Amino acid sequence: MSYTLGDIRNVCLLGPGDTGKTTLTEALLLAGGKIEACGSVAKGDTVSDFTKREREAGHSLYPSICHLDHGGIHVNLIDTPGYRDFYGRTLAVLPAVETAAIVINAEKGIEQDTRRMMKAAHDQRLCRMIIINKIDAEGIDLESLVAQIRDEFGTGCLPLNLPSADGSAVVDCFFQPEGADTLFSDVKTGHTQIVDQVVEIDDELMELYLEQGEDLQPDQLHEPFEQALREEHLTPICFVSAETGAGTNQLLQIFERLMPNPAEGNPPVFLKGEGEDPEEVVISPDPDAHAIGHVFHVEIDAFKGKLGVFRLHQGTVKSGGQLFVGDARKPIKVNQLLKLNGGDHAKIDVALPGDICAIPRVDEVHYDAVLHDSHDEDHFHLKSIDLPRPMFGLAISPPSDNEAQKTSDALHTAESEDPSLSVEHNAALNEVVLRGLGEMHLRTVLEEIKDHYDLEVKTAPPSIAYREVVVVLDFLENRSQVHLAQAAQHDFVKRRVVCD
Ligand SMILES: Nc1nc2c(ncn2[C@@H]2O[C@H](COP(=O)(O)OP(=O)(O)OP(=O)(O)O)[C@@H](O)[C@H]2O)c(=O)[nH]1
Ligand SMILES: [Mg+2]
Repeated sequence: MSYTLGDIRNVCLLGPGDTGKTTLTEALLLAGGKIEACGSVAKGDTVSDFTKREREAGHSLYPSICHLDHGGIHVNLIDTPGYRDFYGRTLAVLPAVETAAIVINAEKGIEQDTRRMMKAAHDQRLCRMIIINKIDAEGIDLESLVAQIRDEFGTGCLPLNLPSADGSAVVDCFFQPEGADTLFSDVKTGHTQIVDQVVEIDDELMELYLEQGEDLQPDQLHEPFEQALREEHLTPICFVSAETGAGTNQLLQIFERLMPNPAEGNPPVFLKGEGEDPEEVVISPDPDAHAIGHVFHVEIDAFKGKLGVFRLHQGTVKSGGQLFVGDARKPIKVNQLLKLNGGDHAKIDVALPGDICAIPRVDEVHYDAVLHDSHDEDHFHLKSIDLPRPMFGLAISPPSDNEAQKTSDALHTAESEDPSLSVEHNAALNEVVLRGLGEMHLRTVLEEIKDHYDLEVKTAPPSIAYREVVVVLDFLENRSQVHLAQAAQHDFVKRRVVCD
């Protein structure tokens, strides 16, 4: 399908592990006609968990970029891992989308990581929506979950649809002011609540609606609806069962008619220059302007090598063209442009501003690289996002002396591809320490190194460096210090051992 900027919707699914993001991606791809049958996480045949490691693990380890065309729109849907060890990879996708859909498991309700994801999306100024999944589960109380969501995240969180009376389907509240019986509340109340919330953003509409009692149609509400999303005045809540497919068609309709296109969201902030005071630059999804893309994810493909997955924020990129990576003087050739759907790749000729694509076989590409087609944008970079710091470390040594260089190359390549991985060399101990977000994170990275380089590195707990520093302190002068020192049976402190 050919599409224009206004048809693109970039949505990422965020949320704790097991909320059903991968299963929901599958259900949406089915509802959008991209696949003919749903795979399952248990069977290891979903589109988005396509790597051997994910299929073995039974959960997502990497962000997965999928897409579908539905009702005239092109949805780039990014499934992200929910486990904390992979939060760096998950948060790295935020600058690529306008909409963060935070998925809540109806059985578990709001979890600690739901809050973390709501905050991360807020910090990135994304339009947020909440998807309550697993509405088919037994013994759940959806009415009180909605009350808790509104209590915790504000009264601007309002359902756009409601579960049907028997819980097996989902009933729209926004597009139709009246509809079938619902499990709690009713369509009319749901409709009024949403319209009331949206018109608050626009004085003229408010007057039409409240003082003249005019019925407002969804199309009249489009602009204020987008503004309400951008300003976090409204956070829509939607219900689905990824397992049964209930609510997935309604969700696609919501993406189509209500969620922002690339010109309607809050754009990410780009900065020009380094140091203390870089200048903020305004970029726009103008197809004729210089091209500016941001690499938010790097994949290694057995046949296509390194794939730099990027969001094009401005300008147009053509297959066969040239791009600069960061402030490199020499351009790289765009031999191919790809659209990804999990592990499937389709070639395209042109990437439009706002779209998400990948370029294969480019060694220079790394996470956070800015791709551009003019030296005017040499020193542009994306304002840093708040990523978790890699704290968990393992000392790494090569399997044999003659594989030392290969090990070093593999570690540094892994570091350039993963936003929350660092390689440190402790010269005093002559030790290389790989740091990540947890044991599972580092294990996954080492397995990737084994797969890609046929290299089984040795690991050990990092050594602790002790340093003894003599610190001569002044004699204690005032009475309270003397008193304190006497209590500790010292009249002055001679030395202190500092360990780091
Ligand atoms: N009953 C029910 N189970 C579901 C539903 N959606 C997903 N599941 C199950 O929940 C489990 C987790 O689903 P996933 O799709 O892997 O969850 P995830 O959010 O992608 O998990 P991570 O990749 O770890 O972040 C699987 O066993 C799914 O079959 C649903 O709507 N109803
Ligand atoms: Mg998953």
